[in-house]
Amino acid sequence: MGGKSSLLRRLVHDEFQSEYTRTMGATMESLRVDLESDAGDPVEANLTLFDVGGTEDALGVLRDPLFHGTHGALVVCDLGRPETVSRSLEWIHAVSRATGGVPFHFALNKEDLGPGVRVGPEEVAWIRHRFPLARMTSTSAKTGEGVGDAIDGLVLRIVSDLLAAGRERRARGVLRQRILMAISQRGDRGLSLTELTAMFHDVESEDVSEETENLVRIDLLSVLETRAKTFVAEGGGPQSPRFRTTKQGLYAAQSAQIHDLVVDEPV
Ligand SMILES: Nc1nc2c(ncn2[C@@H]2O[C@H](COP(=O)(O)OP(=O)(O)O)[C@@H](O)[C@H]2O)c(=O)[nH]1
Ligand SMILES: [Mg+2]
Repeated sequence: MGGKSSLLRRLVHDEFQSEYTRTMGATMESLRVDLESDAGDPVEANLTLFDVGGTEDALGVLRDPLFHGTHGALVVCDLGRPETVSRSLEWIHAVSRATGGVPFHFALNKEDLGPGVRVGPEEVAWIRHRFPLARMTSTSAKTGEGVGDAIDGLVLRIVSDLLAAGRERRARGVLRQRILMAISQRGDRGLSLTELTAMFHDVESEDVSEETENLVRIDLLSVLETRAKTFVAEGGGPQSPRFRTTKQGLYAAQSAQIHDLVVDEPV
């Protein structure tokens, strides 16, 4: 009743219909959005938009499979009905649980109601308090006001989150390669975690140990037997675990080296 279906109709078909049709279950629409990132880069996004009937049934039965793989959500509140603001919490939690957290954008809809608008500073403060990072746009599916801005705002947040995740994955991949190479070069002696973190002073030591643990888990590294307790490590402190590459780990390190040589070859 807040205008979810109407906003979707406005976005996809640029139409409005004042008679109410209850959304049964969920519907899906495709939409291509072309915009510019904050850095001035062109962004072409092909969206699949899901419109969910806001009944308890839909929330219970359809929620999880529907929200899985969602990259972001437009939370539609009805400016004429303040209770739609607090009720949106349940939907936000459901999406967050299914996705592990995605950007969302509040559309405060029916702004054309003018004097009929009942959502005011109190509700806006409520949203700001709970979701300090969320953006809000006043929209009207009836006049089209703010509708494009709301979806563009959401898409830009989604794109920047996806880009950041990609950068992090690449950085992890590089770190993984560096760790494998460093350890494989030590052969059977292996390398202790302390030595390893000292070599990677440009990386947080927590990231080094986390990635080393991952490599053990996927069988590219193995933990060397620690020596008897009477042995004291070189630094005098408790001995840090030592790692060496497994057969697969050595292969992975060597293929990475060959790959790097090819890439770095001067032309
Ligand atoms: N005045 C006004 N009415 C709207 C607006 N958006 C939707 N409505 C009306 O509100 C009712 C519910 O809209 P609908 O899109 O079906 O809400 P949904 O249940 O969230 O999908 C319909 O009668 C719409 O015509 C708007 O921006 N302004
Ligand atoms: Mg609907």
